Amino acid sequence: MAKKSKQSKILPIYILNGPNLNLLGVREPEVYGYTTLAAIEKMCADQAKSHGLAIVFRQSNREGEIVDHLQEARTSGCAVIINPAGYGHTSIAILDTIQALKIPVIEVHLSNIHKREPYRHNSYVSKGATGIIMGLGAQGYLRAVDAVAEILKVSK
Ligand code: CA2
Repeated sequence: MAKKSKQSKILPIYILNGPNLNLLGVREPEVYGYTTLAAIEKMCADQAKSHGLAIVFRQSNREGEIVDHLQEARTSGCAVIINPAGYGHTSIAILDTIQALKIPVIEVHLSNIHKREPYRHNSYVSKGATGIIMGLGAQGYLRAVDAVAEILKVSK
């Protein structure tokens, strides 16, 4: 069952995005596609709504700020969807925060990191994630919203 606030409202899914994802669709579209982060936010909001859920959508280029957003999700969210971007490969601080959460965490990558450079093959975030979706581009975020709805058994 989805986590609720004191007013018995279902808490939102926190969708967190790491460094440089604000450049999606604007720079290097040949690598990450033409869909902007604003478009992904709208798609996620619509998908969540179809499941009776709401989202909080954030992007940060700063590791500590992502930690702050994860801590906020700990008390104010029903689940986390996170594309940690480059920090997935480096940040034990983000992993520590994820491991302190008691809500589902879905890690999303637009690309299949295992088909890319060896330094992208390890993700610390994966070690704390409930599930991982990668290689599906922007669609991966929508499948992550579906997964959260299924895990929390929110009815359509
Ligand atoms: O595939 C993914 O979603 C990644 O998390 C994207 C990260 C990369 O470091 C990870 O290995 C895999 C990079 C996000 C940067 O996005 C940009 C978008 C447009 C222009 C430049 C960077």
